[in-house]
Amino acid sequence: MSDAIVKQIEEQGAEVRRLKGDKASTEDAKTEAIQKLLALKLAYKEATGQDYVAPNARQAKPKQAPKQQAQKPEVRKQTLLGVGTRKDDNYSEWYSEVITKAEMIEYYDVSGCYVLRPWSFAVWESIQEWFDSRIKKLGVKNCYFPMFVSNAALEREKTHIADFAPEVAWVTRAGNSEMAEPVAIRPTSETVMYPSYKKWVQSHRDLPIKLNQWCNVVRWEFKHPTPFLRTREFLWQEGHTAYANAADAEKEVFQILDLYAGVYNELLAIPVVKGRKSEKEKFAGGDFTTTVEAYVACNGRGIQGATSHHLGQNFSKMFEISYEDPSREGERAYAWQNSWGLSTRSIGAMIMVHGDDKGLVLPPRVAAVQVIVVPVGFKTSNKDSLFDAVDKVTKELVAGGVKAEHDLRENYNAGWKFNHWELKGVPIRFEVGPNDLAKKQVTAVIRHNGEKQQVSMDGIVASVKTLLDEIHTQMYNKALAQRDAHLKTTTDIEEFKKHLDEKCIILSPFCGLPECEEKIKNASTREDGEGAQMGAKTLCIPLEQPKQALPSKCLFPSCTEKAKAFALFGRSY
Ligand code: 86X
Repeated sequence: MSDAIVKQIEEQGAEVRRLKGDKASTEDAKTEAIQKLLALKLAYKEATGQDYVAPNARQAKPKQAPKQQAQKPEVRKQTLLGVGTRKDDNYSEWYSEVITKAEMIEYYDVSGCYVLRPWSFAVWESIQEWFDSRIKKLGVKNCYFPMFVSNAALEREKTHIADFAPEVAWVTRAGNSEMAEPVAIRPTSETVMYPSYKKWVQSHRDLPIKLNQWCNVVRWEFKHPTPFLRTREFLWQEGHTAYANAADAEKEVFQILDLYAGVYNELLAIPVVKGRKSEKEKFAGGDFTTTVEAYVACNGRGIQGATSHHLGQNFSKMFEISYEDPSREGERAYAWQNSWGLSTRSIGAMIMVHGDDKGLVLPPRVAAVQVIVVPVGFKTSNKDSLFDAVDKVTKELVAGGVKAEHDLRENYNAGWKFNHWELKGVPIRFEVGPNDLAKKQVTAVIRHNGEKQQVSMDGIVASVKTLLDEIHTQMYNKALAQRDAHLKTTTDIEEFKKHLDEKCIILSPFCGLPECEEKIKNASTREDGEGAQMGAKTLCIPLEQPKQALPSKCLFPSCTEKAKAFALFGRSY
């Protein structure tokens, strides 16, 4: 994989040099070529965890990394247990190690596709349960549409298909025979669902329609894939609703956005900023896009958590989802539509935000196992009574609704088990030894901060539930403090660039124009060999604006438009 990227980098590098030497080439063409080169270098970094260094620069400049690595005890990497790479040293290698060693992901022989093992799928099930029960309270019903799209249906959405066409995967053959009419695999289901919506809407009494499906989608991207964060097939929910009037539809956009914020805050313990996408970043098929944006400290990038779109009447006009307008005889009224989606990318954000040098750190509300109970010192004392106590406390926790398990394996020692369950990110470890038994207590060790405390066997279910909630809040607050330490406000483009290079996200006054956003992106692109960096884009225009007064000038120095709002900028996924 990285060999292929190297080849592309070299070709693109030659193209950049050619354009730079060509007096006839425009600034735009040069910038575009440089952006492309940077994207490739970034893909290289993601794949290898290292900056791309041109062959002729390699001997000249000895890299720092090996020096650092030499200080690290290499033995750790050799042992099967534990993460051999520190998150701060190389987050991309750290990530790969964590997701495989914690048994979240199994690699697969189709590029960009991964096995979701029970340990990660359980997180998805917790998200499903939480979100599903809440959309049902809003009157949304689940359904299932086919995964295949006919060419005819796909082409109904003429306006954006051109942008997305390169990513659409097609089934062109059955067995050995070419199909007369190849079918596409859904990249999203607007074109799959809306022909049915047209049939179902005859009168205003057929509205609203509020449907959701939990399914897979396929987008055959060529950027370097990353488990959860960028995969060719992923799981998501997609909600598609249609209303008779705009106000009802618009209200729902924000109700769903609040639920998305809830998934991040209440389940994944990740703070998010709710906002609108800029003109440049919104879904072009809709009227406006809202989003929840999270922050990943280890690489300073923003990450879009989920989106809720108001589609206006764009799709209803394309797909003729309409009824005879009761107020204007003979005229058709078109439905007002929304669509909204949250995917398994959220699990990637969770791993990136909370994971540490010991491995995964699971927020308690999505952990498949919340408490792991481990007997200690059973080689030297009465094993049976110890094992009985472990079993009893585990059963009591399970009966009380806590996801608890014990680890009674005798072929592993306690130290091995501690490492194992820490790597897997279980929020609480209960150690039960002869001493604890005598005092009718257990020793609890908290995964995210390593703290130890004694917990009495009396009322243990209630104590654990309180503890799990405390852990959730502490994890959230830690992530919030980390985010806020990297959230800057500036009106000055030079300061903006400095903050960006210090892994910050930045609030700045912005005029909202796509051309200006493009200029800010270009101005903040770095191509100085040392760590090529993509430019910043707007993550969103926060719904809740900073308290301070909005300056009248837009961030970009030569922009003559008035600032419309503070926008949140950052490098992003
Ligand atoms: C945009 C819009 C929307 C429902 C969501 O964001 C949430 C759930 N859909 C999705 N989008 C595309 O329309 C699209 C279309 C094709 Cl053909 C494609 F290959 C990729 C796409 N990616 C995003």
